[in-house]
Amino acid sequence: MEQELVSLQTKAKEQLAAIENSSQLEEFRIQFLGRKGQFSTIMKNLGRVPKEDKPRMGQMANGARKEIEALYSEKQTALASCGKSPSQSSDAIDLTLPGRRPVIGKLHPVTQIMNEVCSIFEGLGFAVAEGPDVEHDHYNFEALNIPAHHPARDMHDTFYVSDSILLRTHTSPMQARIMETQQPPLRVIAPGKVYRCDSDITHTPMFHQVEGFLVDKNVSFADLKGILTIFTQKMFDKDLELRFRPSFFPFTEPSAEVDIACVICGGKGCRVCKRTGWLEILGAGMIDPEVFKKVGYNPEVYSGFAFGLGIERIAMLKYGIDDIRLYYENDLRFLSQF
Ligand code: 2NM
Repeated sequence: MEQELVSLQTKAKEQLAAIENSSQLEEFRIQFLGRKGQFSTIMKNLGRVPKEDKPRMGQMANGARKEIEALYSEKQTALASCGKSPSQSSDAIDLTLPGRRPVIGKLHPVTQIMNEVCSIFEGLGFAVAEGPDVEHDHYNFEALNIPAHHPARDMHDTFYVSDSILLRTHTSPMQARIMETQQPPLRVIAPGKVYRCDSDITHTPMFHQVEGFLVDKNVSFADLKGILTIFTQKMFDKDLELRFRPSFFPFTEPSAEVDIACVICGGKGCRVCKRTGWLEILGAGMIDPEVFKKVGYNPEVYSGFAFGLGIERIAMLKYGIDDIRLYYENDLRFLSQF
């Protein structure tokens, strides 16, 4: 009996040392420590031992079983934590699998173009000023020479919060605020969100604008042309031809809409430029003397130019996108291309 116990203990230790995965370990448990295992059998056989030897043999058998149980649970912990190779153990970490790439976020294309436009104008000496999206009627319209009953105030275009508070329809209210509080010379751009009650493939109710202005003595239309030429060259990375078409804005006189030679077909005529060879990219003009009078500048002393451009429109032209709504559907397959 004593011999049997010693050899069982040795055999158990040897087998346990050779175990490499949890299913082998479970087999071991059943074979040695289970209800019908070899240690249980030995315990049952204690009945056959002479009476005077029983206590000593009992103690020995218990001690041997305890030792094997301790080694068993040590092995169990070892297998669970360090993990053998996956072919050997199903619950181990497979170190041979390829790693998972972290998803790297990027800026929204509209934000990218916004940053690009701002840094081009900053390079030309313009300061950047941001203001409130919720504006007073005075700064959005009155100070910019847009009188009551002007079509731009139409309920169809403007989101009103109350009689005199609204969501700005352009970022030029910021420029009225600046001219009211600072004296020329001034060179400032105002980037930000603007809101108009309009929605189709080229309009969203919220979009982004950058408006800029420059006021000093002896500023002329030639200065405006120079600044805008440099801007379009840098923005579209080529020496593009510009075309100024006469237009009307309440806050500028004279006013112009500015086209660039189509970046898709180079001016030959295509679907994007509707066969005209030209793409409208911004509005501009010489600031109206009426605007200067409202902010307290002397129009006999100062002159200036201003311009406004839509960021989504530039992003559509730059990337040849024909539906503005794609920018706002948050489909990562679309957005991650930029
Ligand atoms: C445009 C077109 C023409 C403009 C005018 C001013 C201000 F406040 F200085 F008078 N800011 N922006 C302006 C002029 C905006 O957007 C198409």
